[in-house]
Amino acid sequence: MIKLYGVPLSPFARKALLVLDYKELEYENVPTFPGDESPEFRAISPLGKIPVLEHDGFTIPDTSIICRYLDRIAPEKSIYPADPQLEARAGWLEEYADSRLVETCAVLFRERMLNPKMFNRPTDEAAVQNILDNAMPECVAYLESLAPEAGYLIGDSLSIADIAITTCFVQARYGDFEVDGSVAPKLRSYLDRAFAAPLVTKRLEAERAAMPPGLL
Ligand SMILES: N[C@@H](CCC(=O)N[C@@H](CS)C(=O)NCC(=O)O)C(=O)O
Repeated sequence: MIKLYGVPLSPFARKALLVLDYKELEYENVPTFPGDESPEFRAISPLGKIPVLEHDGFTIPDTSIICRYLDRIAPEKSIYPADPQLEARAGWLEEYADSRLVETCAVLFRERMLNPKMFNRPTDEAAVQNILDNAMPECVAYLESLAPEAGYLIGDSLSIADIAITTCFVQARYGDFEVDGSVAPKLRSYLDRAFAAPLVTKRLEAERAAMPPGLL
């Protein structure tokens, strides 16, 4: 039995959920909020972060580790390229997504969605503008330089790089940000393809169903 502790709106939980969906594994998503202080959760998440995976009583935190573990127990449709250099490049893009890109997208998500729509707090417009003027254009330019005309980011099948980058841009979309196709045409069309893929559309439907009505 597989359980994923986390809320599907988290970019990291979504990354693991997309891998579970892609591999067609049966699982239960146990709603758990970031920073959950319960002793039960802290026992399986020493940093208090979501998500955490449980598999037949074995638990492990951190999506990069979780996704590698899932690939080992369900190696069909591997999300890690066999070629060492392609695997390294996919791993790098996962790391880039999990650090610089997610931090950038998270500000838009927090300020334009979470704060006004969930917490009844005003948007910090200066923080949003700073992201739109600085961090986001840098991320977009970097990813435009790597985006393929067709197909996937790395190699010829879906990899952890596609999943990690896409989950960040879902976050950015919730923060009312779309990549401008006149600035970054390859990245925009790559993301349009990624968002239209059944894997992603089904996940976003599940996300909507798990959230209070009207939020998404
Ligand atoms: N490196 C971790 C990062 C997970 C992470 O930062 N999760 C956020 C939610 S999106 C969290 O739980 N934050 C709570 C905290 O930092 O206390 C992973 O890949 O799973």
